[in-house]
Amino acid sequence: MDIEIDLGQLIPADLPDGREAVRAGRELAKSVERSRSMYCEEKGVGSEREWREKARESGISCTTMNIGLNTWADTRTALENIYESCMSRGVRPPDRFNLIAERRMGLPKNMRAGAPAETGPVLWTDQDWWELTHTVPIQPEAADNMIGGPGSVENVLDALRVGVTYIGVLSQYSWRWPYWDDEVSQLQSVLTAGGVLSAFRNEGVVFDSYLEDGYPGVFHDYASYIGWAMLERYVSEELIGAAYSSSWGGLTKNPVIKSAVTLALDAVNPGRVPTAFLQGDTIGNGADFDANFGVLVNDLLFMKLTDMRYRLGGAPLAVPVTEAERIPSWSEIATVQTISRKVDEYVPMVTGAIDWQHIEGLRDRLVVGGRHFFDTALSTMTLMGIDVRDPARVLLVLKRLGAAKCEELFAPGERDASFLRGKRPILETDLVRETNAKRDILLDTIKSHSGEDRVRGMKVLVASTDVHEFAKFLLTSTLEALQANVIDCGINRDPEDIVKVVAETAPDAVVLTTHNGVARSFATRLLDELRHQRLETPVFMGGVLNEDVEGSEVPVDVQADLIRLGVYIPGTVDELVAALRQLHTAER
Ligand code: B12
Repeated sequence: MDIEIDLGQLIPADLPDGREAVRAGRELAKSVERSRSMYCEEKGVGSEREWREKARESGISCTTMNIGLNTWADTRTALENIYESCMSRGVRPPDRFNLIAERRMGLPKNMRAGAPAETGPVLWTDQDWWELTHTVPIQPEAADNMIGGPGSVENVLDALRVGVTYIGVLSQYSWRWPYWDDEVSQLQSVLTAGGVLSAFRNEGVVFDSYLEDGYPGVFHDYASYIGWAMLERYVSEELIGAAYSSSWGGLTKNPVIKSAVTLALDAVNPGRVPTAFLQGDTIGNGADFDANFGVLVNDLLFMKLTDMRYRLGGAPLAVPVTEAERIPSWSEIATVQTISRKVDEYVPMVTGAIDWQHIEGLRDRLVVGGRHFFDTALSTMTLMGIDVRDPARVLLVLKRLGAAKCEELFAPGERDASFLRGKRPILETDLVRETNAKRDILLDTIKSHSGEDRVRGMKVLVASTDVHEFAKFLLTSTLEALQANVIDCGINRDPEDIVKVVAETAPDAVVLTTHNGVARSFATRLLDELRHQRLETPVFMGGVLNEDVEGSEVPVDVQADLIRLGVYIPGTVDELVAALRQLHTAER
């Protein structure tokens, strides 16, 4: 194969051996005294995995919910309310929840209080941790921001002590945390946390990964998802020694494709570790909450059909209808939980009418493609002298290559320059296809206006404050198509990073996309920094413009505050282009 990058150069000469970090984790594990959660007590099992395997064998349908309100106290009350609501309605409560903690949880404990707050709770005390597993008999997963960041070791120890047995999220090792740039120590923390998990493999402890949180979330081909899951499983099970589960599903709308990918992931899971959860569709939802109930039911039905027919033990997750706007309140979660249990009743009526042969055919193609991705990745690394038995080397090479290059180099499709990654996908991913289509419609609309060339040559800096990058892609590719001079400042940027680039490149405008519930505090800090440096560059913002405030369990809209601060909020990309044009015309 003809590869122009020397993968060896992606590894610093002094990178410590990852096996040492894993060994350190196994040592640490000796001091951990695990306890049993309320849920495991109730079910009479030692771990969630043990129950999930039993449930799978007996045909019991399990469910998951995501939860993470403003504070732990709000989240705890929400758990109590959801549990009570289920009991009073005669609905079996969810089996498990993913704690959607905020990003500060990924930092080492001593840095959390000083870091910027986003949406979601932080577990500050031992008591908070204890309550995680001992408030209601619903089993928690220590999910977002627990493993992946530089605070992974502290989190894994706390989680195991209180009786959590599925802990994630391996794919988040590719994230950058605010004000943290030491990739090597971050990676070591992840591997040591993995080492701790490996010590409890025989006791049912599992290393979970929600694939879309990492590179698969921006892959163009579902076959690459399968290959990536194989790579993560190889690192987790063979190199670290921890049982691995690949959860997935949020960025896929087509239920038939979703079933095929779910089955392909099962086919590359030889130990049949029950998948922590099958995530509900998060992209089919729009601003009309009533319409989103349609999305919910179709998605749930297919996830459950697949889960039950093939005895996957996957615990599907119902997504509240407010998904596109903000994180949900407890009653919105309880509502979709009730609907999810109702859908269970329809599974046996529908299953016989589904064309499973067609779905299995898609599955088989994905598995072949996934194996190609996996084999090519490992053989290319070996060819370039990288020790593929060292988990640190494997993970760092993949991270530094980036999602696009990983796919360009390892994906299975035939060469075809008309596709962005240079290959025709085996099965194109839904969110990429939809975003490309959105961009084409946008360009048609903009080009039909007169004076569309008025942003030509305009220097525009574009950045995302967090991991969300589809809107950034939409912004950069639209502006580039209109021949603006785009400075792509990347994702996960801190205000200071952006101001530094503004000072160096003197753009005509800064365009930010933000989603994590930090719009006001981020803008305040950015504008302060700009002022401090006597820079008067206009700032445009869009995305999810809300923020957590005391007294509200969900984030509140802060658009009026942004306008007061002097930020422009055009609403749509179309309106942004019009505003930039005006600015450019005024400047000339
Ligand atoms: C995809 C997605 C993810 C993916 C991102 C994959 C990737 N690499 O990009 C993954 C799974 C990784 C993810 C992670 C998280 N996510 Co998310 N995610 C979404 C989701 C489902 C879709 C966003 C998207 O890409 N849409 C497609 C793009 C093209 O559209 P868009 O972003 O909506 O932008 C449109 C407009 O807003 C506008 N626009 C956007 N930016 C700008 C800028 C300007 C200037 C203008 C004019 C217009 C504009 O143009 C676009 C076209 O219409 C939304 C829910 C939803 N359905 O919208 C949640 C959502 C944004 N995520 C959310 C959260 C909380 C998170 C996490 C923080 C969760 C956590 N605690 O870990 C993490 C992020 C952690 C981190 N490190 O930053 C919340 C935000 C909640 C809030 N603020 O109230 C949402 C709303 C889900 C929810 N309801 O809880 N997420």
